[in-house]
Amino acid sequence: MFVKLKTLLTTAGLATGFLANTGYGIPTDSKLDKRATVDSFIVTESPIALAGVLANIGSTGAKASGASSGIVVASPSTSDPDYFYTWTRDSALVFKALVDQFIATGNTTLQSEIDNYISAQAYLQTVSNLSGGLTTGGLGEPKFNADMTAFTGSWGRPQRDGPALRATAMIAYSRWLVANGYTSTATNVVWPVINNDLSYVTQYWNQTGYDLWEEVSGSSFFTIAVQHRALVEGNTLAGQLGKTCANCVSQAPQILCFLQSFWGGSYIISNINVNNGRTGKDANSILGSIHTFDPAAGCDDVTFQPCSPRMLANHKVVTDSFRSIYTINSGIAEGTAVAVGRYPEDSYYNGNPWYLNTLAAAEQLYDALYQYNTLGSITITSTSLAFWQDIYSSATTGTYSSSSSTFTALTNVLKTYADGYVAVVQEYTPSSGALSEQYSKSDGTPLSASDLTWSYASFLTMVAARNNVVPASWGEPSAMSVPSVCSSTSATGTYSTATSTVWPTFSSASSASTTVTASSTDTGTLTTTTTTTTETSTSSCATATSVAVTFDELVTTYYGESVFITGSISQLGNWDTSSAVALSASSYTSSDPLWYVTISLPAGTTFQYKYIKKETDGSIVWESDPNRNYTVPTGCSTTATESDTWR
Ligand SMILES: *[C@@H]1O[C@H](CO)[C@@H](O)[C@H](O)[C@H]1NC(C)=O
Ligand SMILES: *[C@@H]1O[C@H](CO)[C@@H](O)[C@H](O)[C@H]1NC(C)=O
Ligand SMILES: *[C@@H]1O[C@H](CO)[C@@H](O)[C@H](O)[C@H]1NC(C)=O
Ligand SMILES: CC(=O)N[C@H]1CO[C@H](CO)[C@@H](O)[C@@H]1O
Repeated sequence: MFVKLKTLLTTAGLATGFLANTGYGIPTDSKLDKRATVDSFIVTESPIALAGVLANIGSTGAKASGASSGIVVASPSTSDPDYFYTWTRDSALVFKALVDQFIATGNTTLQSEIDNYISAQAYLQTVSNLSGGLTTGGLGEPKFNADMTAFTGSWGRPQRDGPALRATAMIAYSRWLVANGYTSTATNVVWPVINNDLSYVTQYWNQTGYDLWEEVSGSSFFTIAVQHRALVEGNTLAGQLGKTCANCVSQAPQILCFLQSFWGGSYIISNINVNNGRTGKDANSILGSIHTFDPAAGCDDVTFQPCSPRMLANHKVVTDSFRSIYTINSGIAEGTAVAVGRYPEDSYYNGNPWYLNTLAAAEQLYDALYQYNTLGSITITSTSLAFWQDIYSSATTGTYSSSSSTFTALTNVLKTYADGYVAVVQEYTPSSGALSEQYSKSDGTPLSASDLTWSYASFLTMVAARNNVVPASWGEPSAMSVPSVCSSTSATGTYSTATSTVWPTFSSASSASTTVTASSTDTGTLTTTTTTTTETSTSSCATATSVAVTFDELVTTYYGESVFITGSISQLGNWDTSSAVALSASSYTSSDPLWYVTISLPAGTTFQYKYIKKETDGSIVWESDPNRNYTVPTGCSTTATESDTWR
C-alpha cells in the first residue's frame, strides 16, 4: 500500500496567525519567515523541475531533440561538458521519481513516458557495447548515445549501480500495475526486463566497478546499497507475479553483509577495495541512504536508514567537510545548512557544490523526520549525539517519545535544519529556476552542464519527502538480518530478450500502444520471450482492486496541533491512536481549513473511523460520537474522496 500523508508540524500556524513563543525549538518568527520562503520557493520551482525533467526526455522533450522515445539525456549540453548521452543510472533515478509522482498524483500523462522508458530499456539491454552483451556483462555499460546506439569512446566502465536502479524504477511501476489490475502486463512486459537486471546484480555484485561519479574503480557504498534493495524488492515482486528469484534470496543477505564494511566507525567510507588517498567522505553515502529509504523501516543502522544514528553521524561529517573549503560556506557554523558537493577532494571544475547533493542533504533529514513521526520516538545514541548537539545544544542520549516536549523540539530544529539546505539551493538558483549540475564554490553562479535532469529529479524527490509523500516500502523490515559471516559469492541467473513490448491502453488520457522490436546478437545463454498482452481497458475498464481514498476534513487548528485519522482497520491503526495516520495541512487556509490524506485501501472494505487532534503536549482530542462509517467503492475508479467536517 502507499500512504500519502504530510508533515505533523506544518505551517498551518501561518494561516491562523500563531506567533506565541512556546519554548526552545518552536520556530521563532524569523524561522517561520525562512520556512515560508522555502515554501514559496517550492511552489514556484516544482513545476519548473517537472518541466525540466520532461524537456530532457525523447522523443518529444523540447531539449532532447534527436533522443529516442523514452530516452533521458543527462543534460542538453553538447559541449563543455558534453552530456548529451543517456546514462542508465541517471535515467533510472529520474524515472523512479516520475513513477512515484505518477502514483502519488495519478497524473496519467506521465504514464506514457514511463511505458516509453521501459520499452527503451528493454531495447538498450540488447545493445552490445564495450562492457559486453546482454548475457556477458553489457548491462553494466554506463551510458549510450541518445539514439540508443553504443557509445564506443573510453569511459569508466563498468558501473554496476545502473541495473539495480533500473530494476527499482520498474519494480515501483510494476507494483502499481499489479495493484490496478494489470498483472499480466507486469508479468509479460516488465518482468523480463527487470529479471535481466536482477540477474546482473546477483552475478556481479561482488566485483569492483566504477562509482556513481565515474572516477573510482572499487566498491562503492551507493552501488552496494541500491543492489541490496533491488534484490529484496525484486524477489517480492517475483512472488506477486508467480515467478521466483532464488538468486535474489541467496545473494541479498551477502550484499547486506558486505555493506557493513563501509562503516568506518564514525562515518561511511564511500569507496573501498581501492586505495585512492581520499578520506571516503562523500555525498555518495547520503544518496545511497535516500535511495534505500524505506517508510516502513526503523532507524536501522545496518541498512543505513536516513534516521539511523550512523546516517546522522555521517550527514554531519560529510556536510562539515565542505564548510571550510567553499568560500560561499565560510563562517557558517556547524548545525546550519551549507552548500554540499561530491567529496572534499573533488577537482572536477575545480570542485564545487552540486544542486543534487545539497538537495539530498535536505531529503535525508525529511526522510528521517517521517521515520521519527511514524515510529513515535527519537533515540539519540552516542553515535548520533554530535549531530543533534549541532542543532540542539542541550541534546543528550536517550529516547524521546512523541508525547514529550523534547521530541517536539528536536523535530522542529531538524525540520528547520533541513529547510536550510533547500534555502541554500534557493539562494543559488537563478531567477529562471534552471538547475545546472554545479554552482560555484566562490560566488554560487551556476556551473558545468545546464539543465541537469538529475538536478531537477532531485528537487522533485526532496519535495515529496518534505511533504511526507513517501514511496512504498521495499521490504527492509524483512531484509535487515546480517549474516554472521560474509562470503564472496555470485549467482548466475537467466537473461532473456523481450522481443515485443506491447502496452495496454491504460485510459483515454494515455497514448496508444508502443511496440519495440529488438534483436540480440549475443551467443550466451539466451531465452527469447515474445509477449503480447491481453489487457485493454479503454471501453471495458479493469476493476480496481485497491482504491486511493482521499479523506478531506475541515477542521480549524492552531499552530502545533495536528490531525490524524484512526479507525477499525489496520490501515488506520485499529483504533490505536499512536498508529493513526497523519493528515496534511499543506492546503490549509483560515477560510478553508482543509486537512487531508490519501490512503490506499482494498476495494469493498467497510470500516468505522474518526478524526483526532494531537496537541503539542501529546494529548488526544477525539471527534464526538458516533463513529463515522465508510465503504471503499468497488468499480473501475482507482480514486475516491470522502469529505468531512470536524464534529
Ligand atoms: C502532468 O504531467 C504532465 C507531463 O506529462 C505535465 O505537463 C503536467 O504539468 C502534470 N500535471 C500536474 C498537475 O502535475
Ligand atoms: C566480496 O565480498 C567479500 C565478502 O563480503 C568482501 O570481503 C570483498 O571485499 C568483496 N569484494 C568485492 C570486490 O566486492
Ligand atoms: C455505522 O454503522 C454501524 C453498524 O452498521 C451502525 O450501528 C451505526 O449507526 C452507523 N453510524 C452512522 C453514523 O451511520
Ligand atoms: C564487446 C562489444 O560488443 N562491443 C561492441 C560495442 O558496441 C560497438 C558499437 O555497436 C561495437 O562496435 C562493438 O563491437
